[in-house]
Amino acid sequence: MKRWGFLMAASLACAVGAVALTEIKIQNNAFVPQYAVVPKGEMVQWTNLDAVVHTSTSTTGIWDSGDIKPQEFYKRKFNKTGTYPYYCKYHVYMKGTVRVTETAVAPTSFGRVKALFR
Ligand SMILES: [Cu+2]
Repeated sequence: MKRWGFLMAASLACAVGAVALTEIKIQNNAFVPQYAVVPKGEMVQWTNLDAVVHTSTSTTGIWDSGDIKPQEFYKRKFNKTGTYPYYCKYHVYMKGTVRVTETAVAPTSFGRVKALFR
């Protein structure tokens, strides 16, 4: 139910021209989805659903969220296409990838939905 609520919110954001947002959950010491595809210019939000602190830290030093406490989130906008691997500083086996694509129109919403349900 919560997922659908989010999807609806994302669609509404699109309709009014606001920046869309893709959520990556941090759950059971894993990033969900582990591989997220987002269109250029979109916001990605990592939400920590665990009871311990995690981070979203770029493998190549582009960003570091710092501590994301339980029930808190970190978000950043991806303005350039590319493939961005990241991990959690406290649990180095926690790895994820954000892939940023060129298209910002119709096909990307499909990609976004796919990424969410992966
Ligand atoms: Cu962690």
